[in-house]
Amino acid sequence: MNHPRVDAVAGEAREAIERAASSAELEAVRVRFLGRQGALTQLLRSLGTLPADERPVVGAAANEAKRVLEALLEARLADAAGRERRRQRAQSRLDLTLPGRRPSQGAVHPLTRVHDEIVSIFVGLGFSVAEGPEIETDFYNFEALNIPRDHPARDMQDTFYVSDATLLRTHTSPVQIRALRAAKGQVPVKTITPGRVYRRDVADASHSPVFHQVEGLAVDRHITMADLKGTLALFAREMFGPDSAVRFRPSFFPFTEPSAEVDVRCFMCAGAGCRACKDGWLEILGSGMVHPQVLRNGGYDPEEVTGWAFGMGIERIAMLKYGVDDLRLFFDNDLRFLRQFA
Ligand code: 2NL
Repeated sequence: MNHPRVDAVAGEAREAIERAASSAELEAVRVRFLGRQGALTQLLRSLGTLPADERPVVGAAANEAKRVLEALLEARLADAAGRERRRQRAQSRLDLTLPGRRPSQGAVHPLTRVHDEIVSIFVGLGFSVAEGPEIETDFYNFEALNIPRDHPARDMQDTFYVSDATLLRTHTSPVQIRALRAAKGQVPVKTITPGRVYRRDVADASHSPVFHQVEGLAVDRHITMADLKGTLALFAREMFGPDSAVRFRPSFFPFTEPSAEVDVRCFMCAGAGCRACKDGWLEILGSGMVHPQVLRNGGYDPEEVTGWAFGMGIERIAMLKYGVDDLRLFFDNDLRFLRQFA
């Protein structure tokens, strides 16, 4: 069915569609003729103003024209969109045949590796792992450990104080005291306490205001320094190789009596003496028999039980094991350093 007014608008629309060169232009044509204010839409809307006998003819013609134009627009739009996609793909110079970028391989941080290794050795010996707060009370960090009131470690110069009676723990020993008190006099107690500790030091090759420690503690009815030495000898063999041996040197800590510093035979020169060790031995940790007063502070009777303890710096062990000569390398996170542990 045809009608001159409809044919005029439809012809104009058809021409505009043919001329449109892009999807944007096609959309503009759609709005111009079929949009809410579009010419054909207006025509359909004005049917009511026509004489009654013309309405059905014009109405049918206009609706037919609308369907045809919509179909035409849709087809041309699909063509244009396809053309545009192809042009964009050609211009973007994206080479889909290139191999992908290989994601860089991460590595476990050397301190984490040494930490995990130490923990797993002692867990294998039946120790359980305990953690505790990094902000501690003066009581747990110093008093309970028999560290005298006038000891230099308690000085503001050496310890980060949060308030008069609270501080950043300077070792993980307070966690051991907490573990003892939690065990309520039961034996045996065998715990290790790994964790971050703080001391007021300026960073250099061998000092850092934050570093990491693992402490071990064993309390039982009658354990001896021989058990301590056997345990540490086994630890040294696991950590530094099957030919490792340990040596005890007398020392002093307020929380152990007697106390010993422990060396491992140098694994670089097999004890002959070299630049790394000088006399064939490398110091790895401090240890001793738990002081009777410290046992009492932990809720144990020193007449009934004995105990030994040790403490080691994770950084120190990692430096020895991997031949690192500057502590700061562990904290700088320079990828050239870290990638060597991949
Ligand atoms: C070192 C020395 C040490 C301990 C830590 C300890 C804990 C309790 C009781 C007695 Cl609850 N002792 N810990 C004992 C001896 C030495 O650390 O040079 N660490 C880096």
